[in-house]
Amino acid sequence: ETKDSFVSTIPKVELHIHIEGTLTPALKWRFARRNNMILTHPRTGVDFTTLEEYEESHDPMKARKGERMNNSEETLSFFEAYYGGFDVLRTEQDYYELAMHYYEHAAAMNVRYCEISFDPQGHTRTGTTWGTMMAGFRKAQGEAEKTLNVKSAWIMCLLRDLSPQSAMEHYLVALNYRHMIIGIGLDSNEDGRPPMLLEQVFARAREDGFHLTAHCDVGKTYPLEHILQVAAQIGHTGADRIDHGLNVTESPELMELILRKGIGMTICPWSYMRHQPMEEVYERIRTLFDAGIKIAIASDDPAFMEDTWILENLLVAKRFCKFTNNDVLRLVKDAVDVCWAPEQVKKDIL
Ligand code: ES4
Ligand code: ZN
Repeated sequence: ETKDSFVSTIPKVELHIHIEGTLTPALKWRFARRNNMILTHPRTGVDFTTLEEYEESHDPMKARKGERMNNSEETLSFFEAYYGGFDVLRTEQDYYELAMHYYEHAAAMNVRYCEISFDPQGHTRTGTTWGTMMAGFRKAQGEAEKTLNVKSAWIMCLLRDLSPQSAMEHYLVALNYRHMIIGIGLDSNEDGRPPMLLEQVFARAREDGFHLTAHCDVGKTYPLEHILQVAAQIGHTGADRIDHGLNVTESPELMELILRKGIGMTICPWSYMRHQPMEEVYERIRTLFDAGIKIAIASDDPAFMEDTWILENLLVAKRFCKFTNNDVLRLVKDAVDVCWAPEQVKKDIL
């Protein structure tokens, strides 16, 4: 599976990656030490004394499979593990190293352009300022473009489980970073949180010229109404892209709408395999592809999914959807099509 030189060498764009989802236990351990912090288990309050111990708690899947943590109270949910990690990010240098760590992986996989999501509300609530966070990201972004040949832009994601007021407050600060931020996204826990709850911000962002995207159906199946809101309603007329949303295959009408509007879908196979039968996942990806919908294969949260990056996601999609090299080429072209880079940048990718 790793010896597929076509998939390895083809130039790529990555449109769905959470920078916080690249925070590996080893990185967290390094930042924690540097910031004189002791890492403790969020449930039990017990201090971690070794990196190995910490690694085991970090990956909820790994923990569940392991015998020691099996079904125990100590097993963290994805969101507990994910947001728990934000704490160790304190300085501009931390944000810079976090982003460089991703850019280096991206360069090694021949990613030439990426749109990287970040969750500012998760950082301001741990006491980090926008200035610290964005200075680190900015420095890494410039360096990646210059020395690694990876261009990029940022997607500011709103946490849908926080208030519309918090979303608007953060949006207004994001306006100071328009030179970096290309789009507004929506992520975090979808339980009881339809996208239209944040319509005021999406409408404003659309008027201000940002691109829009939103997560649907992560981890479980939510009402198709959420996808309809993303495709047709948020930001007045609907978003440019949908992140995930695999259960759209249950509605021919919605699929038709997405196809007709040219809405791109970012699809991250490794994110679904833990929640859904494999065959169902690949059948659905194939259905979208065969319908002509533009899908961009991406990685979501590599550090929380057994270290699977865009390359591994493309490889597993190719294998189980039985994509040919030509199909993979179409996947990459479609991803370029639905990315938000300037036309000249798009032209130079393939
Ligand atoms: C996320 Cl809903 C969701 N799924 C995966 N990763 C995430 N990061 C923030 N929200
Ligand atoms: Zn995501």
